Amino acid sequence: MATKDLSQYDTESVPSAKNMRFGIVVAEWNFDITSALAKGALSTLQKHGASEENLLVKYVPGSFELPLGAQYFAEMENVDAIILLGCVIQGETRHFDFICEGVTKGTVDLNLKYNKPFIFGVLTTENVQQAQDRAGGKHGNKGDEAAVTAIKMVHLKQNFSL
Ligand code: DLZ
Repeated sequence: MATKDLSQYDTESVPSAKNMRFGIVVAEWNFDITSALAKGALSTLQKHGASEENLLVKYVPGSFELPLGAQYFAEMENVDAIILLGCVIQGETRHFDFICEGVTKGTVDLNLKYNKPFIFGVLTTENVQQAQDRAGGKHGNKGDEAAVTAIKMVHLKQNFSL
């Protein structure tokens, strides 16, 4: 995957998502940013063959709630991977650190608990500009990157179980 432009990747290296089913959890905090991440993720999944009926989207209040929203997907829907989309912007207090720690640790734990890809599509930035730059701006869209990662991880798992 690209490190400078989140939307730049080798298209040929991405497997078909035709028969894959995805859950996408979107945080409502900084919604102008997270809705742009969701738009990127959805269009990238469709670009690689996922059908609209296999793309399930749910919303949670903030990034801190993303892991639980993702766990609901794992327990209540038949999905191959879950993408967590959020945007945490540094404020004046340590809240930023606690939210980032919670969502990061929560996501890692879910991957291992369910043996399923839970993709970390959370922007953690110092300011709004940095977030906009990574939500369809000059550094691409982290939603695109998260979608490609999800497809690749589902494919990887499918190859193991062949
Ligand atoms: C409270 C809070 C703050 C200050 N900042 C953000 C943020 O930048 N991004 C985000 O996604 N959520 C934020 N939240 C909300 C928390 O994620 C969470 O929803 C609340 O602490 C309630 O659990």
